[in-house]
Amino acid sequence: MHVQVGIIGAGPAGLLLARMLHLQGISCAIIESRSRAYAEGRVRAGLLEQGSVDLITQTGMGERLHKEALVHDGIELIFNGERHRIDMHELTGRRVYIYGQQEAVKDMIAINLAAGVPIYFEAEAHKLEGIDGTKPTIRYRYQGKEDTLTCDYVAGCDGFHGICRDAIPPSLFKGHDRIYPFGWLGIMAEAKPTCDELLYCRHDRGFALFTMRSETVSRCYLQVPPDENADDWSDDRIWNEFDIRLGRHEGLTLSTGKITLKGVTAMRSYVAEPMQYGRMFIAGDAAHIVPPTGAKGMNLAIADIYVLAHALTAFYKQNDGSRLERYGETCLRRVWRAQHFSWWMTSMLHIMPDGSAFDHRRQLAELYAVATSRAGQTLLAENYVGLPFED
Ligand code: FAS
Ligand code: PHB
Repeated sequence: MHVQVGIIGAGPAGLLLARMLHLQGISCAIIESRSRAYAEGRVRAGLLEQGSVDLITQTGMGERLHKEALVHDGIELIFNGERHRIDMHELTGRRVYIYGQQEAVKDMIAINLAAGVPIYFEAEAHKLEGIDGTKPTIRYRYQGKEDTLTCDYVAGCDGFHGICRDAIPPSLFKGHDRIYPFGWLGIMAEAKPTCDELLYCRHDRGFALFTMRSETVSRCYLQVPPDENADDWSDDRIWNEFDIRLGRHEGLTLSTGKITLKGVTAMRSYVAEPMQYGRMFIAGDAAHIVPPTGAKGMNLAIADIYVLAHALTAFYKQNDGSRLERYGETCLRRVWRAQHFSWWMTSMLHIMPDGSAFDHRRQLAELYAVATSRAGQTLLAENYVGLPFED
């Protein structure tokens, strides 16, 4: 089979790219190693920047999102027993949307399939050939048989553990890595959210985040040691720790309920350079990982695709390959801004295991500097709601 763009991975990056190319009449197909049910059931991100929602809406995939997403104007920072609200809408004119990643993926799969875009589930891509030539080939295993997809371009949207990043010759490749000395114990619970906006808590015992998936489902995270075992945490122990880290505040009481999911996620910052080689381009988690404190994971994947889809369209429509040439350079400007913001939020709100009393007092002073100055609030808000797309 031959298509203009062969896409590996049916996550937010691959699915949005397929939709944007289809709307431009550019042929593409997606090779996805997991089943449809697995891809649609994978619990990950939950916060969408205004720009991500606008792009999903422009591509005709936002109907259910606009019906079901929770729209937020602000967040709260809680530290030193105090609550500090950051009114992002007042500061930037932009909002954020709470909508589970798996819900967005469900919408994107259904709309792509309905439009006739081929998605091969349970098809494992295992080899790329000719990406430094003019007719790349993707070799994949599907229904027990070897198969190939030839294309003009390969889009590596195969996540952090995919095959595409490794196709960039080591002599040209540089990976920038930062592993954090803690992880997140994340839970999903049948509990009304503790607050109708997200609460980011810095407590001497560690970070805590109170977010949600709906008005009846809470999603909450606790800072834990990196090798923590979620099974060592009983529901009572979990709620007790959230209660301590939330602290006592007028009109704010911890809302608890049946915990339906719990797991520990490692915290890492990673950037791959370059983000392209020959006729292959990597996007999303295949190229970069951020600690989720800044809620940038899925949004960065969407921002990469904004650049890649426009660059491929310019090539096929105007025979202008210049945007493709500078694809990586364009994306990396935003990627490093988001890396800084995610590192900053993580460093400001988490307790470093080897932190000294000086570090803790300085950290609190930084939080006051951000929370009590309009300039500080604006810097956080601008990055949190998402920087404008560029291409
Ligand atoms: P994805 O990883 O979503 O998709 C890649 C796809 O490629 C997958 O479907 C995979 O099965 C497929 N694939 C891989 N190798 C393949 C091969 N060889 N052949 C065919 N297909 C292949 N972000 C937040 O902002 N907040 C969060 O709370 C949050 N939680 C997260 C929790 C976890 C456990 C993880 C891993 C990430 C989390 N993220 C979070 C970040 C997350 O949202 C990612 O940024 C987002 O999924 C990136 O989307 P994609 O780049 O499309 O990659
Ligand atoms: C989530 O809802 O999963 C979420 C929201 C904000 C974050 C991280 C995770 O910073």
